[in-house]
Amino acid sequence: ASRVPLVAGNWKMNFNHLEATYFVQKLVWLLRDAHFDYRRCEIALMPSFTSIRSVQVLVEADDLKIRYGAQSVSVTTQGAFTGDVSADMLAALGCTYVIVGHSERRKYHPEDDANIVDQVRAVLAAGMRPILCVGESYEERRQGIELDFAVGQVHDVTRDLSRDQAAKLIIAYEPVWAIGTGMVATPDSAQDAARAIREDLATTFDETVADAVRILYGGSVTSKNAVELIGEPDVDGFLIGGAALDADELATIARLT
Ligand code: G2H
Repeated sequence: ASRVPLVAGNWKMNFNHLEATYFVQKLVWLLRDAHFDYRRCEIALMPSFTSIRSVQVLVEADDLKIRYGAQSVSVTTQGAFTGDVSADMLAALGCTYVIVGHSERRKYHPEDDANIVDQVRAVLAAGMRPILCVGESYEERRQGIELDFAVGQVHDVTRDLSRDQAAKLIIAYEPVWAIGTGMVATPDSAQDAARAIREDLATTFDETVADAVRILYGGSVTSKNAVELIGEPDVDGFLIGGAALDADELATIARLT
């Protein structure tokens, strides 16, 4: 496929702005040393809100090729919403991506399907791209309904989007049982889920949209399992948590992707 793979580091609630600065400097140095080709594979970092500005300053000062974004966003544009951050604020910081509907957000915050659709819309309206996270829990997998479940979560969002909006999505298939557990999905099951999601996009929209959307795998990705996973035709990169906290590890995964 013509899709450029994306390796996205989801830092979750790790790294203050000084640690973030240090990490980016180290990562860029490692990639430079390895003659990394940013046109072959895109790299993005998702820091905490408090660290995004520091990453932006570095990226702009040194004209770095890495992209960055946020881990969540408010569904409203402005006003009396204490503690929230708007999509326009993130766009003003040069964010390219915003993670939407990560399972940790679905679990610890009241982010239901309606809220997730509104986040996707807010991100798109501000000119950024949502990384929509979906994936079954252990219980759905045990029942053998994991594909329907993940496709259903995607469909709950895409049915409210236009074709042009859907083409801008990035989807991360992250089985909940694989998140931070060290239990990675097999390449076959990551491929099956990515394939099912892509087929649903083709049915809801058309082949052009289905071909354009990058589908990432997430859940205990490391430099040890990345090669096999990226070998699958419908896996277009990774959303990485734990391994993205180690610059050597992230640089290695990017080189292997
Ligand atoms: C899944 C993933 C990043 P980890 O949450 O989104 O985290 O790689 O630590 O499983």
